[in-house]
Amino acid sequence: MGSIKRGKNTFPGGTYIQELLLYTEEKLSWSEAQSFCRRWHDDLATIYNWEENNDISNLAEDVVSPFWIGLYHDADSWRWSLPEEHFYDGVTRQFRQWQEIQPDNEGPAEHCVSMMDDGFWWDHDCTAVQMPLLCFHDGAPEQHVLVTQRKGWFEAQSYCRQHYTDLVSVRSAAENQALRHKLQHGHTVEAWIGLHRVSYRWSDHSSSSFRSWGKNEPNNQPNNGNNTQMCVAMHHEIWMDWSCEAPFGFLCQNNIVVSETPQPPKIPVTQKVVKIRLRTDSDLKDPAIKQKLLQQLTAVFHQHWDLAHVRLLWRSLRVERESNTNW
Ligand SMILES: [Ca+2]
Ligand SMILES: [Ca+2]
Repeated sequence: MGSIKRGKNTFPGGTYIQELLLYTEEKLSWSEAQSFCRRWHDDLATIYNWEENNDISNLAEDVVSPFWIGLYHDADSWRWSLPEEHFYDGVTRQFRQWQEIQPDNEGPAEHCVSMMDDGFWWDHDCTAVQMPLLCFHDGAPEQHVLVTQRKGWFEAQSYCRQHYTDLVSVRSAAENQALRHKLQHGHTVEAWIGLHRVSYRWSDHSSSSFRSWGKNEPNNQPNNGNNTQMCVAMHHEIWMDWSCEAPFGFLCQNNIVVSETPQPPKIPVTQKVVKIRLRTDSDLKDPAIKQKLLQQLTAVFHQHWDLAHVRLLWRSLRVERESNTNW
């Protein structure tokens, strides 16, 4: 086993030094290696840059076979471009309408999804493939917008976010059907929808985007005819995707905290909604009058009850919009 210590990294709570430990005697599958590293250290290693990659390559100079690092392909990481939770109230993020044998990641970087005019979905390469797009326009009478200009998926996403709300999320069979009709009426065979995936992730959930793929990697080529390649191993300075079951050495990491940023003490905050009925000839919809009333009420809290930390805000009661009632 060899190990190296890396320079200081910062994280929201302070600064740490990353220590990397290379195990070459034991041969484990990727998930066994992950369990081992999590048991005895922090996790399988994340690699952040070329310098670090070179240091590891030097450390492993005499190692003849590849060894596991923390990167893996998360086949189940499909997500919608439109993130806000409230758009999925009463519907679902999980609705799928894949064409038979899709997604097949044939490319093998098919991380973006289209709908064909038969309503079924395909995974495609996000940049190599260009096609029309379906945008979502929140609040518009017609929420689905078909844009017939051909674009790559990321370009399509930017376009929809700039001109409308986002690429469309398909949240039910009914919505899928409506979008299918939209394509048919627009004489469009296929268009991007908002589903895509991140594909590669680090075991420790780090967001490092550094990659050192070998030529033609990742290629998802089954090396023994049965498994797809979902895990990443390093050999000299290059990375390759491999069947996760392959028995390899592995690189663990310890994150040694060297200083912690002191956190300001937290003051507990509670919120209460209080309903009050006001009888007045003044127009309570007038912001100036509302502001003045608020000041007077606040003064009462502060002077009479010694509650100087209390902050008051109006919340309008919509159902009684017609009356002069506020609460
Ligand atoms: Ca495909
Ligand atoms: Ca490969």
